[in-house]
Amino acid sequence: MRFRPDLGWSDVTPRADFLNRRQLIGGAAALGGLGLAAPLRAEIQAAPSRYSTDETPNALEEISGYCNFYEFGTGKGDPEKNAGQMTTDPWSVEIGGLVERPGRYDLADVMKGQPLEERIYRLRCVEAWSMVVPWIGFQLSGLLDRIGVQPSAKYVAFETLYRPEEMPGTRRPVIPWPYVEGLRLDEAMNPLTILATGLYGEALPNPNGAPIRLVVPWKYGFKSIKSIVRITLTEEQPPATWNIVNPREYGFYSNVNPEVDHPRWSQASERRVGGGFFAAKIPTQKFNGYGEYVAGLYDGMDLTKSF
Ligand SMILES: Nc1nc2c(c(=O)[nH]1)N[C@H]1C(S)=C(S)[C@@H](COP(=O)(O)O)O[C@H]1N2
Ligand SMILES: [Mo]
Repeated sequence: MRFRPDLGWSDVTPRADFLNRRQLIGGAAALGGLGLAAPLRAEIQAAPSRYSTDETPNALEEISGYCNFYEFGTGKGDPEKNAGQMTTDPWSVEIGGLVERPGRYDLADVMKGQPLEERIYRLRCVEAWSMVVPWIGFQLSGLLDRIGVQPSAKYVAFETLYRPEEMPGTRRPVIPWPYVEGLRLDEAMNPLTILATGLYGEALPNPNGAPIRLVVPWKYGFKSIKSIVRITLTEEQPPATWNIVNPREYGFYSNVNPEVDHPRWSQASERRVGGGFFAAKIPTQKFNGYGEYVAGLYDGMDLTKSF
């Protein structure tokens, strides 16, 4: 499939048709790629979701070719060039801290019993570009419920794989390694928050954070941490990479907010990747357009201070 900037898939494929085809493809390809057992195959018949946008998804070439994944370099094309070196099978996630059933869970076990859905979400990078991405994944809340969250837990901490021999970008201290992120527990439990394991009905490509990454669509993209190897429930607010690097520019919350500019640029509008050089910028929406589901999480907070 070659990317044609003048043609979106919706121009050439009726939506229902497209979804059906992808559900079929997803059943075979995604799970083949992940090497998962037969009982799991039924579950990637990923249903469309009421949380999905009907905006035109970006082409796969754009989604995997224009990336931030500093472990593989700081250029937008570096992850596509270099992330193929990352071994994603076998993969396990260490789940611990304030949980009932801590342990090292292999990927199939992390996914076990979690209903996979397609979620077509806007993704708004703090750098003022955006995309629309048809993720396949499951709600983080489902996993946390299964692992059992202790009553004293207030936050969820995440950590990315750190393997310098496979991640050329980590051989220099561009940012502190490993990449870490965190959410408040109620943000983590929100139905919009997913762990993605697929894209366009197939296994997640390495540049996008294979085999499992967080997607929090109402926050700037850097909160959506890739290639997760550790999830820890904590009582204290956990460290978050960009917040450590520059707390004045990157808050812990980092909710998309056109009313709070980055110190070095406006956040009022954004460039949709693939729109072409002359495309008009589109207005950025508060909470990236997901306010009806998440604004209540921040009742009583001053979002210009807790940014
Ligand atoms: N481990 C890790 N996760 C990461 C990043 C990174 O450099 N390392 N970049 C973040 C940023 S800035 C963005 S915008 C999104 C991009 O996700 P995508 O490439 O799948 O669109 O990933 C986020 N997750
Ligand atoms: Mo980003």
